Amino acid sequence: MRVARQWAASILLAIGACVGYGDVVCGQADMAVDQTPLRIGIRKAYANLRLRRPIVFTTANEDMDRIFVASQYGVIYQLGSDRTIDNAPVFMDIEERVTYKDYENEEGFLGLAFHPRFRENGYFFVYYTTRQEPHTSVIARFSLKRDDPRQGDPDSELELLRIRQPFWNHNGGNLVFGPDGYLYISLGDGGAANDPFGNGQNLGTLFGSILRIDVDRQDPGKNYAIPKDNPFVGRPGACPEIYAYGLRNVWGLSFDPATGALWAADVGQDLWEEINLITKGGNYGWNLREGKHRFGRQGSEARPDLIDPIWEYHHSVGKSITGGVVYRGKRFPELVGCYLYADYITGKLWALRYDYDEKRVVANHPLQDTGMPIISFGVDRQGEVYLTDTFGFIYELERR
Ligand SMILES: [Ca+2]
Ligand SMILES: [Ca+2]
Repeated sequence: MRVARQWAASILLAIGACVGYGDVVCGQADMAVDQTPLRIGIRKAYANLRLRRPIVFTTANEDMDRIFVASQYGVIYQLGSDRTIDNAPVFMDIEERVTYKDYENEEGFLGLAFHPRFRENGYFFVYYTTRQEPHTSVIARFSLKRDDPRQGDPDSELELLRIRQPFWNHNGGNLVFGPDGYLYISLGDGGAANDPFGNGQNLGTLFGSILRIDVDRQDPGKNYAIPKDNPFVGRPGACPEIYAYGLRNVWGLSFDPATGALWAADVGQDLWEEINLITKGGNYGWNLREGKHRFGRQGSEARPDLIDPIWEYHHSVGKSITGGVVYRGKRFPELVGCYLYADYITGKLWALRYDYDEKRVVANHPLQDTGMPIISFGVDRQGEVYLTDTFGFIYELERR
């Protein structure tokens, strides 16, 4: 969904790229990286359930044991423990205010995150493209129905941010709460190709960045507050919401619950897909660099102030990264501490291990070649990992 092409056409292009780069199997020259395949793949978690573009899989801090799955069309479903269901109860339906079109398939309902104190306040946050104006992203808070805590209330919307996008693609759209209780939001560079307005390197626009906002307080004129220690607070001309920048289109933003590290996959344009560890105030290079490489004639060689990804892969391997999560579950001890990610175009799946002391990737294990157009990863309350695809299925991991 993050490349401006139809699925079938992308496969053909991917095959073409493979022919041209047949001898390049990986972007990394470091032979110390363990690339032993692991016999782990995916299977349908709900064999009879098919949803329209399930794009978020998440849970809430609450007493009920349920999983929330959001459709890109604007419906949030709630799933219980019954794996045999063939349809899912609706938690909240705002489809009539969400724009989604297959020919502009990076818009729609893209993000959902439950407040860390959802148990007390019933708040949850969504990111969607509104039907009210063209190419316009809305980040809003909703609450539960007063008379029914099993239902979100469509009439409870409180808008936090409204962002007019120059183009339909590269909207980012991930919402996650950090261990600090702040809401983190991924925003793409605005779209088109090459970042034509230079948004990635411009701190004066929200595009091309990860935002951090405080949803528990309100600054004058806003329905949220700026955390006082945000890195660009007080810098003239800079948007104080920005936490990190120089990003093209982060798809897959997640905190490792064990270390607190913030992981972000950034979708590449011409040649390289990347995985980044996000630090406060960091500049991740776009559009001066793509992966660990100079991008374009105006681009830059490596520079201390442009943070390269910890991992990249070439378009001969895959063409659109779907970022995942650090595995902290129980069923697969060999994956504990590994960052799971996939490629949307080729369906490849990997487990990457990073050594925080040595500050380098020590393993990138190929898992199953799923062949599926994986669009997102999620975690259940036990820490087990799920994937979703554009065919409408939810997958879990299995040994093969
Ligand atoms: Ca856009
Ligand atoms: Ca980068």
